[in-house]
Amino acid sequence: MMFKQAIVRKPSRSISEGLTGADLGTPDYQQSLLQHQSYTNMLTALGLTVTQLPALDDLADATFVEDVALLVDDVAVLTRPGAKSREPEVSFMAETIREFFTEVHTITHPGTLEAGDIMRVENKLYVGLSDRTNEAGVAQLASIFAPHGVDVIRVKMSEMLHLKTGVNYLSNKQMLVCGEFVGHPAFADYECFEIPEGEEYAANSLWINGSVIVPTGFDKTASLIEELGYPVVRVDTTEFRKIDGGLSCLSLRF
Ligand code: CIR
Repeated sequence: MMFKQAIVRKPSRSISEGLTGADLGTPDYQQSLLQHQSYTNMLTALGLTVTQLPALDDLADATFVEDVALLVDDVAVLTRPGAKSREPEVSFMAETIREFFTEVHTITHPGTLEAGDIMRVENKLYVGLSDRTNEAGVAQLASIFAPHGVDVIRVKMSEMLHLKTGVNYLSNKQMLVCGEFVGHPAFADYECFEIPEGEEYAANSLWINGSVIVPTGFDKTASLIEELGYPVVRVDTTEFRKIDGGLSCLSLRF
């Protein structure tokens, strides 16, 4: 699988009010803009054409575009975030998605789904049943993808914010795992590499066309990934981490 495009959205002026369970302080707006630009530049350097959407200054978490849409080949799904404050982000993303996709589905009440809970592995979608994603949302997703031969596999979870907070697919049947996903039966058929202790945030490293973006400052994880043969590049995400955002959350890739 190769990605050609990405969609990102500039951080909001209100980013310091983003939802968070982390105890790392509040993000600095100016710094978040710089880090976001570096992230965007890295996607470009890795060969993607990046559409950079304008900030939605009143929606603190809107830079985490991954959560509001799922793009799988020719099919797009607009999600319905479980976090109430994030619901309005969807309609803003809808316009952009319709420019690129003709088949666009939506998740509707009573379903909730945030695509940070969805990890694609070839023609499978692993979906975490988290506080943000419920069974009704996953059932809708499964019926959307059934005609496309894409399987939806539920993953029980209880600790992390999103599925991809703790597990991310690289390629060649290799995954990065930490916390509640270490030894999780859903991933028994894969080669799972446990993130070194203290570096759990780097479980959300991002495979892009053979290379892997690792957050700056997580050198043990970077070495582990390099030893597997993937070229590693680094992007600083300290400001996004303060509101539970990682590398994958910051873009939609297709
Ligand atoms: C939230 O709690 O919704 C945001 N502060 C962070 C979202 C991170 N998104 C992701 O992991 N896909």
